[in-house]
Amino acid sequence: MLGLGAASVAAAPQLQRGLESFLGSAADRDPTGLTQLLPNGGGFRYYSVASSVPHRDGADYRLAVDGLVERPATYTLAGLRALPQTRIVRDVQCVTGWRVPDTPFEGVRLSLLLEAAGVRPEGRAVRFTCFDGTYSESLTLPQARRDDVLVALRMQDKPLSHAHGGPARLYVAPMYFYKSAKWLSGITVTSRVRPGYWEERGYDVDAWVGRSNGRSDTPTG
Ligand SMILES: Nc1nc2c(c(=O)[nH]1)N[C@H]1C(S)=C(S)[C@@H](COP(=O)(O)O)O[C@H]1N2
Ligand SMILES: [Mo]
Repeated sequence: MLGLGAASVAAAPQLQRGLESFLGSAADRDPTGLTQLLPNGGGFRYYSVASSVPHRDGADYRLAVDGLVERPATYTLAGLRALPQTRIVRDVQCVTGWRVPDTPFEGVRLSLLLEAAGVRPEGRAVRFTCFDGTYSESLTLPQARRDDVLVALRMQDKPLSHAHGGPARLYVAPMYFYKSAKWLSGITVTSRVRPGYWEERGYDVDAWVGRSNGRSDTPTG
């Protein structure tokens, strides 16, 4: 049912251990697998490394942009919605094997927020933090400036639900979905890459679909 493709990760024992404890906790939250049959499931699995995550909306959501920047900023949801929006349609690909074809994401290009903040010359990477209090992610500065990397406010042409990381998540289209940190609350420019939650547990930091984590999924879109 989980379709793990254990063989594909057998060469990476550390990764496999991470996946096992990870899937163990996911299974605890969904012992019957029923959520996958719900109409809005659409092939997605719900993943959270935190056991509960607060709800935030237009009233209390904030996104901080700080670190090695000239102009630190804090955005409200309305502030993010007022910026130019970009829509991207690609396949979502999780490193454990499941894929959701042709999934629209829409939001603000990360490059635009970095440009507005003014990255200082020492800035080389970006660290992402989340209001679940646990998850984190990272990108190099060139990766973060790609035009297919968004702070997404919408998915499948609807506002991002809480389960999918709403009101705002990172969306890194060319990489495995673990890079797309849900419940995004902080964007910090750093002097070097600080590996994120799953990367400290064995996943590749450079998570290009089809070219990392020992997988060979066909990138599409
Ligand atoms: N904050 C947070 N972001 C996260 C995760 C998580 O556990 N916490 N899991 C990652 C992984 S491994 C995947 S596959 C996707 C799952 O997104 P979904 O729950 O919207 O399907 O979110 C990624 N972002
Ligand atoms: Mo994942």
